[in-house]
Amino acid sequence: PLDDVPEWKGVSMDEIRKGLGVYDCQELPPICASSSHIVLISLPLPARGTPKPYPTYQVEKWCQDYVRMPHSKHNLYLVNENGSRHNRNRWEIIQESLLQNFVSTHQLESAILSYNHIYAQRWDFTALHHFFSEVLDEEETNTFFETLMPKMVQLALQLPVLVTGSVPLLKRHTNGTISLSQLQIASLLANAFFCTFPRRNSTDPQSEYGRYPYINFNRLFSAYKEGKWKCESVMEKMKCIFHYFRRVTSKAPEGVVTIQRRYIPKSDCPKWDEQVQTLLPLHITSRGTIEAEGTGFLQVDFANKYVGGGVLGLGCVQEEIRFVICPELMVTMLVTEELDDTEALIVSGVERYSKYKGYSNSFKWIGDYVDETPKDSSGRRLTSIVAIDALYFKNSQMQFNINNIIRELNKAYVGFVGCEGSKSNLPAIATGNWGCGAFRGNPKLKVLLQLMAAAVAGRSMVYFTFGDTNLRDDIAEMHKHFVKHETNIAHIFSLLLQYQEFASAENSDFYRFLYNRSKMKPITQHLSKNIHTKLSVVKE
Ligand code: AR6
Repeated sequence: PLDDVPEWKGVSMDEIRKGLGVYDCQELPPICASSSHIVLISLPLPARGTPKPYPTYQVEKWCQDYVRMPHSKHNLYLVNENGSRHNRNRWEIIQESLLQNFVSTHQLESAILSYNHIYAQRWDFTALHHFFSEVLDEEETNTFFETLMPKMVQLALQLPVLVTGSVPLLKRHTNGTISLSQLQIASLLANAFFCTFPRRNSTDPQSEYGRYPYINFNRLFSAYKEGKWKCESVMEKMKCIFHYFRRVTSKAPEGVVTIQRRYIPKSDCPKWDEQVQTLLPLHITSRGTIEAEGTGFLQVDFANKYVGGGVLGLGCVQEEIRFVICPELMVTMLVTEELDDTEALIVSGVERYSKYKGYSNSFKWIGDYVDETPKDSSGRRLTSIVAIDALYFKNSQMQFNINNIIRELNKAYVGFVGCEGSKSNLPAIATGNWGCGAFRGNPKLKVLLQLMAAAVAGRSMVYFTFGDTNLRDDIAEMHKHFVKHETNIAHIFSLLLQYQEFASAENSDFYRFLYNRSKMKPITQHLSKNIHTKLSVVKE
């Protein structure tokens, strides 16, 4: 009987797409190398086959602005041989250790520790051993060691020929872009699997990479917890990752990926109390997911400020799931310094490799996924993801504080605004309960902040409530209300301040409060002054 009731509200998908095709809008302009856009492949792309590395000869920069590559001649390793201590090239040791016929994960563990010996007592491989002893059967284990493992070793050891240029780091408070091939990413990730990246293992926040995500996979190999659930999702994540390596080693992927760090100084972010735009169209649905039904839109990654979050640990919510079904996203962890308040990361061109079902504890890998997304003129799949990290709220009242509201507005705005050279014809945003799961935000507030940021960035929105029909209806009503009353962003912003001031502590219904107040005159002189004094305090 419910069949003729649409499960969505707001405007239709067609209206969101303004009558254009699914792939007619594009997030990033075509790849064009510059001082702020490092391109590690040779352009134009070959008509077929994998992109060629750029430059044609190997250059190396062993310094703080570039990834310290495992094959660098500067990557030295202190060894004790024949009673004398001396430095050896670490890449040689890595090659010797990995070029053997592995038959067990214990052997793999020893190999990895042979070039990471100072961690021999600290690293733990329980989850990896558990995967092979308890999750895979004997035949699967044998196939792994006979077929996949040697190919993964080859992929890792080809790094010097595959990645000839230096990989820049995307540092705090900079705008920078990197384009590289999917095959280059595969080789970098194979190295991460074998834990070959130097200087990335310290847990000291003061160390050189203390403000970067973890990249070597020993983290994942140790992500074992007694108790059924935690460990099971780690096992399923491993299935996704091995599946990815199976795919890229059986047929080399031919596409290109662009990673862009975006920074807008806080002083250049919108003045939220002055924005005169009204909310833009919204399509809201309780069914579907960002990655599946958000095709062609800018898809939000509910990120951690260390991108990837707990993907190499026990985490298994939106960001971690996205990273394991599209493992190329993990290469962002190699290059992206911790995101600050007004920074975001855009990734275009990644491929999805795995099907899954469930979420968190019930997450399951269910097989191969063939990604049919077409590519743009630069060889990138037309899939774009924006990583924006929400604030974590231990105390739920805190999110109504003006500083926190402005922080979340700015964060979403930086993610949504589009880069120089492609501010028109941008796709809509595909998002959902950003910051409202692990980070404990209030979805009714967060959706409004996202809508306000999207409006100022000039973009419509597709919103997935992840099964919650009440939330869908409440949000649709709120959106309709503000559109009908032509309430502008500055006015909505002032209502949020009033809620903080008068009502949030009493826990009165947030949307009801907004409706009642928005019927009153926009902003009284007195209140407006009050807000300005408050804002100036905040700005200082
Ligand atoms: N599509 C649409 N909505 C989704 C999807 C999906 N695929 N998956 C989840 N949701 P959460 P956060 C909804 O907790 O609170 C990670 O560890 C669902 O309602 O992943 O921003 C990161 O690395 C879910 O409850 O995001 C960070 O450390 C809600 O979105 C941290 O979690 C929020 O998903 C971020 O936590």
